[in-house]
Amino acid sequence: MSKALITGGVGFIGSFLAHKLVVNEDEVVIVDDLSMGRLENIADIQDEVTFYKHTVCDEDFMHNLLLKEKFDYIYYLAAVSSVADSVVRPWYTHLVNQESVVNTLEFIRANNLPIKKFLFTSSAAVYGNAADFPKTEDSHIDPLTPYAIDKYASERYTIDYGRLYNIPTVAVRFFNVYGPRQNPNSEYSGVLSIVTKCLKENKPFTLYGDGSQTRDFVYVEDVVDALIKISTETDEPTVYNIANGDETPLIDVIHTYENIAGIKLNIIQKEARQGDINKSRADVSKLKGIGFKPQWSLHDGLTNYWKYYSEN
Ligand code: UD2
Repeated sequence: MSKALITGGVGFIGSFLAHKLVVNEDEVVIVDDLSMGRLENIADIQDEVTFYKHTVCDEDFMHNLLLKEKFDYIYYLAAVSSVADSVVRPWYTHLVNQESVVNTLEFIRANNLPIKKFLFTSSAAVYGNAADFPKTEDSHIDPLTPYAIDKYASERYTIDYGRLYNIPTVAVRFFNVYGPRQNPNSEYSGVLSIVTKCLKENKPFTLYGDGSQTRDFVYVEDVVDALIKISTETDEPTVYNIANGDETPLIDVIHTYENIAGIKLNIIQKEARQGDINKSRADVSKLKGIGFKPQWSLHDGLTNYWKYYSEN
């Protein structure tokens, strides 16, 4: 049995990870300020995890917790998770998405804390509009926003703390993660969470652009399996793309989802968002190289997502 800290553990991806670790009989501690996460995401496991409503920016709190708990695994998912939000709040984003991460790494180093792995969650946003396609972990980096800059810097710090100080670290770059419990209530929410809400509540959906923009959508259960595999089975400070390795035009995803739900979406088309990326697809050879293969096709993931909402 291991002891794990999940920052951002009541958020969308964090809460799935918490559930999986509880099933694996790990001891789970969550720190989350509830800015995007929701307690109801862990309602069914609340007696099995320890939850602190706290920001990761409070260094005294974090230091005390790290000293007291002596975690085996630290999954760093707490973040201002939206690119567009970071453009509106660059300084605050920086404090959460970079300074808190470096502060935690530095505390681990300075106190020689005996962790088994520190895993930082970066983003495909670091690739920006660089031309290489599909994106391998060695593709050009073109961070275009405070979000991307901070994610890239934190990812590099994570890897460098591994290389320079022998702390077991690893980083991942998420592509477009989707699935139940993704919070649809912000204009910056993931597109499929917004589509789900519009389908369910019969509300109009705003499509930015003509829908030909492609994304590499990856189901949250696959993401969590990849996180656990990467944290437990790698021993090199390096970075992994987490994606399906497929590219699908947004409008095709919407049509597939309409068929699954048996509902026609009321689509209102607007101009493409500023800075929106036209094409996104990951090369996932490196992830497959450690024996991981995504299990969820887009069709199966969307079917499960819709089933979850029909039942809840
Ligand atoms: C995703 C991640 C972001 C970052 C980035 C890396 C999410 C929520 N965001 O940004 O954190 O990692 O990938 O490249 O996963 N759209 C609509 N209508 C809406 C909302 C979105 O048409 O109501 C479009 C949007 O303009 C874009 C696509 O859907 O073309 C996907 O948007 P998104 O916000 O889900 O994700 P993305 O790829 O911008």
